[in-house]
Amino acid sequence: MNLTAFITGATSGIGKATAQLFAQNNINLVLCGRRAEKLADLQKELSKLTNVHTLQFDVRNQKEVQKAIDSLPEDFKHIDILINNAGNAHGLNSIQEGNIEDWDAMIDGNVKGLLYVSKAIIPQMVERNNGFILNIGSIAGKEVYPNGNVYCASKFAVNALNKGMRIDLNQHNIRVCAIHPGLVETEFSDVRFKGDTERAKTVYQGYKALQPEDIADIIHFVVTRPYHVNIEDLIVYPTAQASATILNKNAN
Ligand code: NDP
Ligand code: 8X3
Repeated sequence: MNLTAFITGATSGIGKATAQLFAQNNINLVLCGRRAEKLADLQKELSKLTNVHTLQFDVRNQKEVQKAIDSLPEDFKHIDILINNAGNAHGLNSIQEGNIEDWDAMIDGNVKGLLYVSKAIIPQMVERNNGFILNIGSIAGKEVYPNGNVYCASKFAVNALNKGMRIDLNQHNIRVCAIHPGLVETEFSDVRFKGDTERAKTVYQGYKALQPEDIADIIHFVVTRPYHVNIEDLIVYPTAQASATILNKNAN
């Protein structure tokens, strides 16, 4: 029987590339995001390769999350792999100049949203003594950088939750893993800089950033190891990056 993966934040970037790679490998897909049009395009594209169901919801809304997951048709209810990927940074300000709405968006989306989705899916994994939860953290969850404050805090929380899940779900034979990327060229900076695409572009100029396909490739590798193997925590940088703050833009 083919595996089924539930991917949050599938409409763009890392989540979308993961959905595309999983589809090529005959993994059934439940794809989630807020942008209905993007979900419809993905469904059209990937249904040629595998079974696809889409769910439109905002991870920050617990009721919407539960309702969407409860609505899954019988063929998609059995989730083998949960990829907790939805998330974004909003703003890049000092703590004293931070914007409350941005803080709420990051804490509610990156932390509480991940919890709401996990809460709705973990019980079936516990019941079966089988399942894989892969959390997308960030180098921002390992190191704090200037003006990263609340985004970093949200990703430190993901790092802690990843560890907590692994400890608590150990007795249920569930694999839990986090991947912590450095700079990946996605819509991430467009969102962080609120649609200032010129500023967003500069984040990825002067070096070769990671591409979403690089992360998808690693995710696929991690989830396809034999069941007794759990790659529990993985940091991945572009070669030009050495830490959250050290980036060589003059390598070539
Ligand atoms: P993108 O902006 O390209 O993708 C973000 C995805 O998350 C979109 O599909 C978006 O869908 C979804 N999303 C965001 N907020 C919500 C919400 N409230 N409810 C539902 N879905 C939501 O960025 P990335 O692909 O780069 O980001 C994916 C993950 O990777 C994030 O957790 C990010 O923090 C992490 N990451 C990114 C890095 C980078 O440099 N790009 C590095 C390290 C980690 P929609 O708008 O349709 O809802
Ligand atoms: C995204 C990478 O360095 O912009 O999590 O925080 S960074």
